[in-house]
Amino acid sequence: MSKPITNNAILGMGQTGISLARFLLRRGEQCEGFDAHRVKLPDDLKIPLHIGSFKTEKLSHYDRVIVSPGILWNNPALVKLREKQVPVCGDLELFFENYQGPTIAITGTNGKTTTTSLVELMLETLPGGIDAGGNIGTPMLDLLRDNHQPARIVLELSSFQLERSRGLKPDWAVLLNFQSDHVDMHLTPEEYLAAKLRLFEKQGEGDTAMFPADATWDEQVKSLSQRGVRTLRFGHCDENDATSDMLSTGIMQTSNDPVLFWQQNDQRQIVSCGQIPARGTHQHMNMAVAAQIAADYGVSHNVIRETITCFKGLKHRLEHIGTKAGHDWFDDSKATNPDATIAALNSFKKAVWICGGLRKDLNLAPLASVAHKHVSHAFIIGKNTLPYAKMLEKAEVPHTVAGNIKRAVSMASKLSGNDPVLLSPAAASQDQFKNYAERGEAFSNAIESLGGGA
Ligand code: UMA
Repeated sequence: MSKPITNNAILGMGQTGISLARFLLRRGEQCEGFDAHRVKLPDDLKIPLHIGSFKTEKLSHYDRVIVSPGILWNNPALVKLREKQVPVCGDLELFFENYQGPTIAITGTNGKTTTTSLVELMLETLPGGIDAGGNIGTPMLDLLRDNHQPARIVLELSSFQLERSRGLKPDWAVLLNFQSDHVDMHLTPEEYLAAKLRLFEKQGEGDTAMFPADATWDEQVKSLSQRGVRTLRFGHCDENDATSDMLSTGIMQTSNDPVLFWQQNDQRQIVSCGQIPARGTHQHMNMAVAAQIAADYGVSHNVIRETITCFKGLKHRLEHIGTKAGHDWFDDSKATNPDATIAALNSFKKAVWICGGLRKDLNLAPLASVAHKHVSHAFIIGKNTLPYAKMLEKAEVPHTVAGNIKRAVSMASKLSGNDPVLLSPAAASQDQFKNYAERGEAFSNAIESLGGGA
């Protein structure tokens, strides 16, 4: 029998670490916090705090080491601890040890937060409602406060949360998309894929797994079906396309408008995409996935339809800021990789595009043909503008190096014509901002400070 865990080391005392400490103390376990930086704990949280780099020798004295998602799983101290068979995990592991109710889990490179929010909106109409947590912002163990056992939970899961947990077994799990060139700084492409697929590893009879329709996932789907997992696919199709039958949900091109569809009560439910206020096929696809989840959990099709036709999208995700200086302005600051930006550009006939920032190692080449088709002029921001300028040159798109967002907005406002202006950087923000939200706010403030009315 394994030894009972009484003394835990918590690595990283941000949101996850604080939530973990409170959870463990409530259960009567001891814990100590570790952080590389001089952090301040909330006044009511009285635990020993160790500041500095993580040392295997010191950490190996604890029964269990629980690691925040932002800390490299391949940190040398953590690798050594695992070699020494010290239990090392993340908060997701503790979540599944302590919650046995219905759990919906959502992962993917893009669209996780929007899909999770939509599921929450739709399922909160059910008796007992739903609680949402994980990468979306509320640490998942906070959902189990005061021995509360929620009626059902939806979790947004990042690959960092997935890679450090073994025991997860969601009832309903979806992989929205997977872009291997968006390998986060922590992970190799192989580790990134393995982390995402961990979501389905323990699923069995009675559980549901949903994957995109493309053939990449066929083997995975086959092996899950063989284990008794109900497998569903989603994607784009044409009304006359025979393969549309294999899709439970998605976007269908008809002779008129495209429609969003899902399966409910043995019928195909549809909403015309023209009725959906949120912009962009990628957002409509997130809605389709959420609709299928809601239908499976018994939400009425009227509620699903109403949510889809009222939801305007989340902040910094193709958000319409307003009309100023003769242009409509759109904030898509959350688009930190080329795939997210391609989806945004495709939702405009022509747009003025503000791009650039911290590129990491992203491959910008796929942006060129989309930019060629949809961009009338581009303004580049960020500390290293060269890779974006090279891509735009190749795409034969007129462009100007603006350097910062204020200048980009001012220059864009003076362009003739009335093409909408889209901030969709295809880059992280940390070269000039704290995060994507701060970049989006700076964009709105710059628009606000432009002279002239709407
Ligand atoms: N720290 C170290 N050593 C390190 C790195 C960090 O000691 O090498 C310390 C920092 O000093 C800090 C603490 O760890 O005190 C921060 O921990 P963390 O980075 O894991 O952040 P949390 O505050 O715990 O927030 C995390 C998620 N952050 C990350 O995955 C980076 C939040 O996702 C999530 O909402 C929260 O848990 C609750 O579940 C944010 C995010 O940016 C939104 N996620 C990434 C994304 O969406 O792209 C994956």
